Amino acid sequence: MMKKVLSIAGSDPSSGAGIQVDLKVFQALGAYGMAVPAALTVQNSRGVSAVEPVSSSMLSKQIEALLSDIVPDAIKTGMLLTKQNVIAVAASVRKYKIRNLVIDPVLRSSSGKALLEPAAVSSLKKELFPLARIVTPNIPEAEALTGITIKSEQDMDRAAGKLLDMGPAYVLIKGGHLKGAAVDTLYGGKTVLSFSTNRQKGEFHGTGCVLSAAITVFISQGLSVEKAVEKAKLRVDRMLKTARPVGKNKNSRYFLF
Ligand code: PXL
Repeated sequence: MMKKVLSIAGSDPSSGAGIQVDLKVFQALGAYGMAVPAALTVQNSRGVSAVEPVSSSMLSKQIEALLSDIVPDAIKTGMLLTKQNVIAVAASVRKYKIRNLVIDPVLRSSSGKALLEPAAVSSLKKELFPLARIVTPNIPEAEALTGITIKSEQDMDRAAGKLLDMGPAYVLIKGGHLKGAAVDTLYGGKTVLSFSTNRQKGEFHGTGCVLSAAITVFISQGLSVEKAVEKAKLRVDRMLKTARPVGKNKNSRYFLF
């Protein structure tokens, strides 16, 4: 049977990020995808101009309706926007004893809009992180979540230690925002694993969503976190090569699949 995976995240109507791209990734990788919106964004290739949460009661009811009926093999979370939504997701994950939880700790859009309210950050760390198999911050997210400024590999190691102390089994810090080679580093296993890839020039829309969605599918298939991250990285690096602008912002490349 095809594996079933669920994304709980924000809506990006331009469909390069959020629940829309998650569903495309799930489909492309052969999983049965489901999606619960936790927030809406007004967005195009030029950026996010407004956000609004789905109420935590509607969010809970959507998740409850699914989990009481169709048991997913893995769940990923992305943009949750409010503290109430973070708490609602954590409650459902606990109630249904979801083991394969991938948390993409989305804090801001590339254009700078807050996709998680500042008041929700401590709940994300305290309520949701302990339930995760893997958390996948980029450098600015790892900095904001730990208070550590990351300029070197040693800074990254320290930040990862602090994030692991919050309870997830693994942390993948995505080094794309650092100078030099683009190296993503996976902490939490027996050894620290670094995945380096040739840096692709320019801006891409939804890279974090695509990577965490791919990791979610591979974890749903029963692969180890190490193997799931390795396979997802290879896949996303290939997809970056064919990314193109789809709107009027010629600097923002979207994944085409
Ligand atoms: O890539 C972060 C992200 C996640 N989810 C949604 C978004 C964005 C970026 O804009 O809109 C819904």
